[in-house]
Amino acid sequence: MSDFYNVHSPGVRQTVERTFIAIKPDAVQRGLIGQIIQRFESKGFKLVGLKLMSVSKELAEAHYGEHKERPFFGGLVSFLTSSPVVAMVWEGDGVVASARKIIGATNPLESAPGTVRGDFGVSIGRNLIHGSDAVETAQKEIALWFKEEELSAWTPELTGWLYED
Ligand code: IDP
Ligand code: MG
Repeated sequence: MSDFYNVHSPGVRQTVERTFIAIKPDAVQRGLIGQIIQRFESKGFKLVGLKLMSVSKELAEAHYGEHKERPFFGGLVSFLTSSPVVAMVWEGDGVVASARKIIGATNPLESAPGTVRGDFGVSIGRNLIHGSDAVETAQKEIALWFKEEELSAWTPELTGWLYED
């Protein structure tokens, strides 16, 4: 595991895996922010960064840079910049892969019931939420969307009830 940050307090568990999650404009407009956040919170992941923000064209293009040759790229960028987004960083063991499971398959019609996309979506171009696809991608996306000082390294009091050590 890589060194994202250091918690210097002795005896405090050091978890370093983090993922970037964005609640997209469709979910914000539809009033689903609370229900989506609740799924990550109830699971036991730790929120370390959170902001409601308007996304610039430059940020949207950088975030989805890997898709710039795809036919849907223009529509995707205008969608992401059309209305505010909730940008978040969540932390916990295995959070990157687990968050992808909570989110569900890219096409909501194929996402399992119980996932965010499976429960709330019907269209691939309005699939409600983004989650990093790998630990390395997460590191790049967190650096793209957040300044270091916007992230809080804190230890929830219930950590001992979620992890063995
Ligand atoms: P992911 O969000 O599940 O990682 P990606 O394949 O990385 O899926 O695609 C990024 C985003 O691009 C999707 O979440 C979706 O919003 C959009 N997208 C992907 N494929 C299509 C498509 O065929 N039509 C319209 N939008 C698409
Ligand atoms: Mg992706």
